[in-house]
Order: sequence, then structure tokens, then C-alpha cells
Amino acid sequence: MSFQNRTDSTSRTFNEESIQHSTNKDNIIITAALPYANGEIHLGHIASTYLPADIFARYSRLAGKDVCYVCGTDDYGTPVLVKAEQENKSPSAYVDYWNKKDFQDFKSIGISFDFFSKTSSVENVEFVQYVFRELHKEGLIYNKNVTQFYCEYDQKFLPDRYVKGRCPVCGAENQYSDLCEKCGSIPNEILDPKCSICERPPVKRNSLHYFFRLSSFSVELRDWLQNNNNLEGEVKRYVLNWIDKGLQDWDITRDLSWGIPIPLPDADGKVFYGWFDNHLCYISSFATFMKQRHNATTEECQRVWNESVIYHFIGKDIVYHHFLFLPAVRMGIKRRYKLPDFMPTRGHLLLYNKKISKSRNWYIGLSDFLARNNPDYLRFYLALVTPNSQADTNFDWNDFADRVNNDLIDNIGNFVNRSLSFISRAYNGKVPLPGQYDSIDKEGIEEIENISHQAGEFLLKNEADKGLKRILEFSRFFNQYFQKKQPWKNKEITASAGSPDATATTLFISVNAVASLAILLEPFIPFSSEKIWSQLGMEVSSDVHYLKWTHASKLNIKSGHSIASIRPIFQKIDSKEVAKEKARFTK
Ligand code: B3M
Ligand code: ZN
Repeated sequence: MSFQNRTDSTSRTFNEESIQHSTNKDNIIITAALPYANGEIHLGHIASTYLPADIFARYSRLAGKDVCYVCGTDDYGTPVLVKAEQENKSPSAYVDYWNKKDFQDFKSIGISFDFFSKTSSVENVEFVQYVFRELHKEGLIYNKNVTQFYCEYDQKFLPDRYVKGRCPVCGAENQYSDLCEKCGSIPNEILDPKCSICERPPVKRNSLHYFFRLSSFSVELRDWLQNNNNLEGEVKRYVLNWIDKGLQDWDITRDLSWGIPIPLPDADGKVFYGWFDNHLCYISSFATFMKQRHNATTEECQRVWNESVIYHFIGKDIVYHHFLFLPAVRMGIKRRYKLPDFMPTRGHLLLYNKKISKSRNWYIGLSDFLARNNPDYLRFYLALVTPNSQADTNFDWNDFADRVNNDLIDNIGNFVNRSLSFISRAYNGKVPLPGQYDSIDKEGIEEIENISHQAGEFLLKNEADKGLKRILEFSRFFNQYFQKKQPWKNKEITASAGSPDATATTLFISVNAVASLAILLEPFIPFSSEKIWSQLGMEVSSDVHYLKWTHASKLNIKSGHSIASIRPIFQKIDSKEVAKEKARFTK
């Protein structure tokens, strides 16, 4: 029985067996940070979070794991509300639009979510309120009066982004009260504050706020960080440093109309801070998926969560929230939902070595990019240049075109095309019977036998860049193999290579190497991998998405098999197009 919502209906995902049995290590729950529902997805999002998580999800499915990859939009918080107001839309209509648009954008670049939800879903609202009540029962919540900016003209409290002013640290003008974009600090008290709606200076008013006792988790957090070897050392070191400096209790209240209501009688008109509810949506979305798709009960969802390996993929700018708030809240509810096993944290994508900024129009929107470019080219390039670390990577149109033209098309595209068109022409599309293997053939077979393990080791460790480089080596190896064997020479001439059917042997091994490539490339360039698979004439029921990773090390194609009609899979990126795209960024 299949529970898939994607078109590749044969691939596996959390199934009834996972619910019945403790399959633990075979269940993987993958989440990618939830994008704010206030603007389009750009290349930076894809590079740092959604693509690394997707490559891992696709690889894990091929490796036979039961994968659930969830995400959704982050609908609350002042960044969203401020934008909705600027566009004169109700916040709920506004976030609805972005939820649908983001999902479409992700789909168009092949991000294979099993479930895409939103923090404003009924299920998340209920779950967040449940968690809060539990924390409250445990004595982990207290309230006190705090002084807040208030605009008498607009008659509202002005949290976070609603106040602009001069940064007290670096003196930069026009910065938000919750973040100075110039120096990166979180100002204690912004100077010359102004209401960001009406520009009038606000006054100060008292408001009752709820606090989570983050400070009481210092020891437990330190312990968890130190004992979890899966968490990246570099990140751990600076999180431990924050803990050493002393954690402050966390104000989880906002005086806003848009947000999840705080479920207490004296909290009327108050909502949760977005960072209190958004990470809980990882759990609530997973549970909703299990309930909708598998009729699971709450207890079953909880058990499957706890028996799974949990990955939260994030960008390095949200480490504080994911390594402190998120674990502390789960500890606060007695780890009823277990803490993450892995939190792969990537650096930023730079554009021409400058930080991406929407407000300065220094970014490339995903749908704009895809209007003119192949999604697999972007996936290929970003996978190749993004290391599994917090180091930033750079996007550059020339480098993009060079890598795609040279590494993808001249190497992989060339090998696939020359092998398949040879079979098509010389053998009428029928894979020939191999003769005796000579030493070069044996090396080729060995290369096939080793590849799934060697590339898979990198993917398992989330080192997609290294895995892809290993696959490029594999393809280069076979281009050289083809070159050495010279199958285009006629049969008499190739007889000198050891056997009268050396040509047949070369093509038999080559077509199998092409099949291996189709499998190996699926996590990276799924659209093209499917094309290669179908040109190989493989049946739809053995859909490439359902193939096993280890099959890349087998000879999947038998002699006598008929391949389909051949067309070049890739088209080179034209230098004139590159020049046009580049013009915008090199002025
Ligand atoms: N929406 C911040 C961001 O988009 C925030 C992530 C939430 S993950 C729970 O970078
Ligand atoms: Zn105002």
C-alpha cells in the first residue's frame, strides 16, 4: 500500500509498518526551516536549506529508508504582518497567497516535500497552545510587566520591526528595533525610535508579558550539546559560548492581533512570539501528515517521532533559535517529542560576494530564475559549490555556466549521449551481447561495483558536494573508457583490442554505466535522471525514484534490451544569455 502524494507513486514513505513496529533507524524525519510567508523564495533559500535537505531526502529514499520530508510557511511574526499591512491585505489572505506560491516554487525545482503545511494551521495552533499549557503546569512560565513602545496615533504596541531608529551600537540610521542590518547586533534600546507605520515617535507603556525560563535549562542544554556527536562542532562551540555567557529568560509574548493566542484568561489580546510557535510546526506538521495519510493517533505520531532519526536543516542565521529555544522547549515538555539527532547548518549564498538583500534588490528570485533556466542546472551547480559547513558560497553567472557546460554537459551529457546514440545507430537500439572482458573492461566493472558505496558514504554524511564530485569522476572515467576502446572503429579493427566483439562489450558496459548514472544523479538532478532512465527504455514501473541506490553498482541492463529513442538531454548555456543575466549584477 502506498501513501505517496507525489506522482512517483512507487516510492516509499512512512507507512503502516512504521506505525506498527519500531523500525527506528529506517524512519527518517527531515525538516527544512520554514520560510516566512512574506516574499518570494530566492536562490539563497534553496542553496542553504531546501536543496541540501532535498538531496538528503532523495538519497535516503533510494537507500531504502522510510522518509518523511516536511516543511511549511512561517505565517506569524512582525516581518509578515508589516508586509501585509504595506500591501493592504488581511494577514491571513496574505500568508495564504505565499503558502501556495512557495509550495509551487519549491515543486518547480524538484523539492520533494512529503507534506507542506503552515504555522497558522489549526493543528499547529492547537499543538502550540498544548505545549504552552504543559510548560505552564511545569512552572516554566511566569509573567511580569515590561515596558514596550506604543504608538498613540495607531493605538498599538510596536514590537520588533514596528520600531525603527538609530542603532546604539554602530550608529546606523533606519534600523529595526530587533535587528541592526548594518552591524548585526540586536539593539538593547534603539535611539530616536519611530513608529514604522506612521513615523511618529512612540511612547512607552507597560504590558504584561509571559516568559519562558530558558535560563533554567543551561545545564541540560550544555549536556545535550556536549553529548551529541552528530551536531556540528563549529556550531556547538559558539552555542556553548552563549550558554557560558548566561542565558536570559525568553519573552514569548507579543501585543499583536496576528499570532497564536496565549491560552490564559489574563492574556487577552496577546499572542505568541513567532519563534515560540514556528519550530513546533515541525512536529505538528509531521503529526498532521501521519493523521491524514495513515489515520495515526496522537500517541502513534509521538511514538513514530521518537523512534525516527530526526534532521532539522537550517541556515546559520537561525542557530540561536534552533540550538537553544527549540531544544529547551522540548526538554520543558519532558522530551515527549525527542530532540533532533542532526541539525545540518549551512552558510549563506552570496551574490557576487555580497550578502543577499531583498530590500536592496540584491537577490535572484527562484521563479524568475526558472523562467529562463533549467531547474536541474541550478540544483547541479548549487550542490557542487555548497560545502557541508557554515562557510558562505558565492553565486556567479560565469561560474554557473562554466560548471554546467563543462561538468554536467561535456562530461555527463556527452557520455550518456555517445553511449545511447551508438547503440541506437549501430545496434538498432538493442543492447548487444558482451564478449570476454579485457583488463580495461574489468576496471570499468569494478568502477560500477564501487560507485554506490563510495558516493553514498558522502551523501550519508550530508556531503553532497563531495558525493557529486565522485559521480563526476565516475562519468569522466567512462568517457575515457569509451575513448580508449574506440568502439566507432569497425569490428575488424577492434578485434585487435582482444575479441571480435570488443565493441559490443564496450557498449554493454557503457549502457550499464549510464543506468548507474541515472540512479546516482536522481538526488541531484531528478528531472534529468528521469529523462535518462526513460531514454534507456526502462519501464515506468521501475521508475527511477523507486530504484535502489545500491542498484547503481549492478549491471541493470541486460543484452537484448531495447532502448528508447534518443534526444540530447541537456542544452548548453549560451554565453549571450549569461552576459544578459550578469549585466544586472556587475554594474
Ligand atoms: N522563518 C526564519 C527564516 O526564514 C524563520 C525560520 C523558522 S524555522 C522554524 O530564516
Ligand atoms: Zn504610528
